[in-house]
Amino acid sequence: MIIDKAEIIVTSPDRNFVTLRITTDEGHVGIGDGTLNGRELAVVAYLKEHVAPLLLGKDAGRIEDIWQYLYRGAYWRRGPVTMAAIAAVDMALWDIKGKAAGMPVYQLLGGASRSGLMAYGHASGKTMPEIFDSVNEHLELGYKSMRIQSGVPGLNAIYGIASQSADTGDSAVRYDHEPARRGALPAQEDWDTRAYLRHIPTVFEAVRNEFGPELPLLHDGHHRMTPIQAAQLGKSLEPYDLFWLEDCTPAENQEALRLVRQHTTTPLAIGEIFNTVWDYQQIIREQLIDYVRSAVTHTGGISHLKKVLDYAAQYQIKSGMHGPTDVSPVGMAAAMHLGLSIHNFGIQEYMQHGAKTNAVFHQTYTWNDGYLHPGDEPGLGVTLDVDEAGKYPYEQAYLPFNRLADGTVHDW
Ligand code: EZ4
Ligand code: CO
Repeated sequence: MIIDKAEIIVTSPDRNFVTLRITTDEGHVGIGDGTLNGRELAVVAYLKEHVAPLLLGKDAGRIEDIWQYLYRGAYWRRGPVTMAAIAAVDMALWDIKGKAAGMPVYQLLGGASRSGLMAYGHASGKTMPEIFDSVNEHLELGYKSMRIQSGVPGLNAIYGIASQSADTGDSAVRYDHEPARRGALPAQEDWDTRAYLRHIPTVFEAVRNEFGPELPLLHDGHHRMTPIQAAQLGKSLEPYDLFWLEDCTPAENQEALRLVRQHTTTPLAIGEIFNTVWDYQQIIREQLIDYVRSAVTHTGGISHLKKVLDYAAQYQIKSGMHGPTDVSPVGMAAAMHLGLSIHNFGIQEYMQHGAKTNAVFHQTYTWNDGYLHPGDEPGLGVTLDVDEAGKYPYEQAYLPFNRLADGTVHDW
């Protein structure tokens, strides 16, 4: 199984995706996701110029050795670009190993620890009636748990609120709050943490009153709060029994979470922008979080995220893998194989991709009655239709950013 081709395919069906396709001399083909939203071409260059040439002639079966060679051999370690590129290689090699063995990847990881993966969706709205409509729509789509993001009075555009309802039935429209086509410059949004802290508890009170105590509810603070503000919010949300509060502080300062923990029993989820086990070292060891948010795509692939989650398991911390539409169907499939096999699975985020994306990436994973399953095709179970991908060339697109009322740039 000698690698004789490593190609990078960029396509933008509903948004940009970066895919690495590895071919062996025996004709096995594996694909991996290296999409880094808003900085896609940095990973493309890293893969094309610095990784693909190193892969040629290597034994595709030596996944761990190739991982260590790319990580340690670069000298410059960690970081989102490097770890997304290594993730793409790692996923493609697991895909090949599964195909060569005639087994789905989850079997190679130890087999299924459960029959399906509970997944949460994204309900959102500017106002309470819009939020209720969105929750109902997600219940109809089969979701058994969901994240709630709300508009804040006085703020025009903020994170996580879809700007159109999904009347067309296409998920690309439902989840257009971080779309692929924003033009050449990032959109500016507003922020005011005090207004947010006053408003959010009233939203969760209303949702609990309307939908009852059972529905697991999640919320994403998107790195906006200081530790004491996060403590305040966690405390004020305790009556509404959240499944988790996500990214309450910008957690590259890991010890900030100690203060939050001292004040609230609301479970915490962190890590969608983390890349390695080192970003989690203190918050796992001190049990400062409850869920690990990393995506396979942004954390060095299946091999590395499994190590992070095995470490987390020693502290009763579970997985809550990131699954926005900017993780491609290949990255989503990798998450599902890992989530099905590990013991400490918690929940999987699942924003469904749009019709164009689904026509480019043919999937065998399934969504039934609130549960995902990676399917039983050998490998990851996703194939890339290169002709279809070729119809959608790369388009420059940025994530939005935030300014406070006085013009200060704030965490987005
Ligand atoms: O903003 O994936 O929990 N989900 C999130 C996402 C992220 C995007 C960034 O590319 O916070 O919506
Ligand atoms: Co998030």
